[in-house]
Amino acid sequence: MINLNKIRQNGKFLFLAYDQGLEHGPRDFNLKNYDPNYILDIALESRYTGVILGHGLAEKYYQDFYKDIPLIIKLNGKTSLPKIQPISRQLCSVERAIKLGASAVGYTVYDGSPKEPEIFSEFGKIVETAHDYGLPVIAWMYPRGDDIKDDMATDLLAYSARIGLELGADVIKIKYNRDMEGFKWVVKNAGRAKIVLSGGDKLSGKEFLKVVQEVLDCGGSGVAVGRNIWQSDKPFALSRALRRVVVEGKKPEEVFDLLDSGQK
Ligand code: FBP
Repeated sequence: MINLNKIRQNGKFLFLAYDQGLEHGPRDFNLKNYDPNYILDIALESRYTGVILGHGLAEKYYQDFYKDIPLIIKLNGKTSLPKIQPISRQLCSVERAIKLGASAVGYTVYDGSPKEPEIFSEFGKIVETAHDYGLPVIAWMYPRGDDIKDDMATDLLAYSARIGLELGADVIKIKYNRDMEGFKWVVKNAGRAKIVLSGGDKLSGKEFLKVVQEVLDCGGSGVAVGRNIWQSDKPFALSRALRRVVVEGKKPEEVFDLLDSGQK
């Protein structure tokens, strides 16, 4: 069994995702959060249990003083520019990720895509190599493509979670549709793989913490979120509150006051 303890605390995962510069481009950014150093400072201060970067950013920004934050290298990626069938090819090897200091690797699987056979095969090789090195693998399980009518349907999310388990993922990053009863079934289908919330568009701080709590109540093991944090006016304060909920087991209402604390 792969040891996940390097990337979790109290059994919970608190990941800050920052691969959006490639996936979405600068439309997600403002004059603060375009800077990878700003994101790494947030991750460091609130002791995220992992920061998710592509190899390009990791090489230039993951300096020694950030090394307390475990690094998760996102091995594949794509832009939103071409209108092609969903596929995101591997851009960095597992070995290169290890040289860059990775404690885990990540990969987006578009189940349901016409390109599914290629995606599964590429992901399978990554799981094999990463596990040979003892490295956990995090799968972004995103059903996508013309055959997918509703990518947030509970049955489909459960199927995606199961595919992640079947393909060897240790942690499954998946979107949440606010159907709590249904999401418990999603978590069950992930078996011994752990489910973490994939963020989505920015909500208010309070609403976001409530969503996080719902996922935890369904049996989820944490979060892997980006825009909800670093698009916030006070990402440091929100991160402190988020840590209390995810890692320390506080209820959102107990930490709402933290959202207004501090300047940033
Ligand atoms: P957010 O928390 O900002 O939604 O990020 C989660 C994430 O999975 C990123 O890791 C990735 O860049 C992005 O969403 C992909 O989003 P999509 O393919 O849905 O546009």
